[in-house]
Amino acid sequence: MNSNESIARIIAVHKERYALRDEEHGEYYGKLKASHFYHNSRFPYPVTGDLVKCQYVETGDSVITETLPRKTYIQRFDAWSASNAQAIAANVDEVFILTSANHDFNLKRLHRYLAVCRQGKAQCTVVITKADVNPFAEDLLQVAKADLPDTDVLLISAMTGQGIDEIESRMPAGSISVFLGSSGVGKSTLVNYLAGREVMDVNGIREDDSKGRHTTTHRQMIFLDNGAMVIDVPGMRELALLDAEEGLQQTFKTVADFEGQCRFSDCTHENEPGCAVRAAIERGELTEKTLREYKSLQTEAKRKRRDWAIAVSKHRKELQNSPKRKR
Ligand SMILES: Nc1nc2c(ncn2[C@@H]2O[C@H](COP(=O)(O)OP(=O)(O)OP(=O)(O)O)[C@@H](O)[C@H]2O)c(=O)[nH]1
Ligand SMILES: [Mg+2]
Ligand SMILES: [Zn+2]
Repeated sequence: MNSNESIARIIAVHKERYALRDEEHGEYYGKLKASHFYHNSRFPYPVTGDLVKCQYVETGDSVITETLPRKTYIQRFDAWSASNAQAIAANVDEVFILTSANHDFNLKRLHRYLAVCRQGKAQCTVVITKADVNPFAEDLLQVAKADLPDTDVLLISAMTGQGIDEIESRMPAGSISVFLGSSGVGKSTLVNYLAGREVMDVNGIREDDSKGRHTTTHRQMIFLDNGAMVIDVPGMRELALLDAEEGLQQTFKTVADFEGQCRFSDCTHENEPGCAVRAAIERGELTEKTLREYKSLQTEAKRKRRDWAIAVSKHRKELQNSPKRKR
């Protein structure tokens, strides 16, 4: 490595500029080295959580030369992006999927989040927030636990402190966590609680989270005193699946296990002979509703993956044909 070359963590992405941090230099800004990223696409564009190689520049933007291989990578389908994919975070050890103990609570939405995050190889915990606003919050916890037997579900309140030590115990020094969930569920409030100070803006006057106003506007990594890192993410209105088939199989494990026992590998579980899924429904071990949800999400994932592949190849061609940018 050159004397000014360092390995840095991407702590935020602002359009074409990246906020970085490393032990030696603290926090600084960088831009991508065009010849390494734009034309031959040797390296994926960095996202929050990535480790990158970087030539440190004291007096201006440093130069990012390489994205290092990722441990985990969470992305969703995004029709607005040229490649149809939007990165949520990289190298995340633990995803906390937040939902509040009010009308935001929705099992179907949780299934989506779990499928997307598990596809990206991250460990997931579901967190029901704002326990203090709902006297029946404990019932929601039981509903979620029954629905998600393979997932840890916590009930917390940033108002009373309930359950927060459980969250902290899942965020050891050196680990990276991310908080995901709809706008207003209390992601930034929880970050502030853990940090013990106001690192993120929260919407202090909003009483109900149905308004869809987004307080957090970009992904930001925060460093906690114990050495853990957490990424706060703007609330997401919808989480479209992208290449999520494996994540779905893990999330709908019961269906997937029976599916593996069907006589035909391309069984649609409608009326084929030897269908283990239908047999399980008849025995009452699986509901028709769960099967429908699983099938519809699998169809969505397949369709989006196809759209994504088309968009990526179109985008590559456009890049190859575009005049070289000097940087
Ligand atoms: N009663 C109660 N209110 C909470 C709790 N946690 C957060 N809130 C309130 O919920 C509102 C939204 O909180 P935020 O932390 O801004 O939510 P967010 O998930 O970061 O929202 P976006 O940044 O828009 O995605 C604020 O008014 C908080 O004070 C809680 O545990 N109990
Ligand atoms: Mg926020
Ligand atoms: Zn079948």
